[in-house]
Amino acid sequence: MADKIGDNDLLLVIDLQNDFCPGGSLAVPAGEEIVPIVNRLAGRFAHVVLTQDWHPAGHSSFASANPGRAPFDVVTFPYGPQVLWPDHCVQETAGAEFHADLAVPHAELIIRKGCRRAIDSYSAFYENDRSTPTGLAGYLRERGFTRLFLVGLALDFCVRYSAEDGHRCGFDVVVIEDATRAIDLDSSADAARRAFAELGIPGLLILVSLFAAVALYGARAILACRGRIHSAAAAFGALLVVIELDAFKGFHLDLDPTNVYFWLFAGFLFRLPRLATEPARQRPRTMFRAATGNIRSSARARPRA
Ligand code: VGL
Ligand code: ZN
Repeated sequence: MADKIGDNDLLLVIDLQNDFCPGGSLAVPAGEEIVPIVNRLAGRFAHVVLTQDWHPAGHSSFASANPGRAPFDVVTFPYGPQVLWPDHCVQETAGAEFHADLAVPHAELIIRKGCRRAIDSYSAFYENDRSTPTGLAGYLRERGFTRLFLVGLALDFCVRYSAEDGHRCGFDVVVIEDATRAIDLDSSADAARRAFAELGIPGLLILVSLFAAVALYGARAILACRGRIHSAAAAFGALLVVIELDAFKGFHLDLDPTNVYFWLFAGFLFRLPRLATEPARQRPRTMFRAATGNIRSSARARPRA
């Protein structure tokens, strides 16, 4: 899991379209926030595929096509339960276009789904009848991709079912959770995370990992220049920062060994006793010197106090 992104890896960007962003007809809260994250991630991948929800006008999944029904009602279709949605991503409308800031010129394929009037399609692989394929699995296999990183909208519908189907089709699937946002109907976001956990699909939190790393190194700088009581306070503070970030925008602290920041935490806790008991002579007196201490002390070879 820690391997570098390579030629067998693919970034699958799910439905990053105007109608799923604020101002759109089926806006996912804060959906547009992931656009710059997805752009940066895409730069790391040689291979990117986009999906596009692409419904004919009057699609059967629209509440407007089901007299007497309202958006978000759940009804029974021949293939099972179906949520009814506001009209969205109608072919050739502005709402169906990709977000204007999405910049992935090297995407090699756009897969359109939900094109059949009678069947909705959340997954990038199979329509909601679970048997009509989009052809994506065949494309990915023929191209030799083995590991798929999923981002996009919405975590609890199209990302979730794409991840599950990708896993069932035999691909290694990773969901980069902080490059997704959820609609969250009746705790569907939690249900998605549970489904990922059951299938062993890692939900990476790249930004949280980054923040945790910053908190860790900040704490190290403080720990290196104060006494033990201060050290304990700083460590506690760093922990609070991470827990706070965890609550921030729905990031969740899932202390699971498949999560990068589990290992960051483990490393932090492992180092804590040593940091707290480091002898005073190794501690620069100020935060500034803590940050630059290594360079200075190696340059001047300061005598031990
Ligand atoms: C989606 C509901 C209806 C999605 C698409 O992209 O998550 N959700 N159509
Ligand atoms: Zn749709």
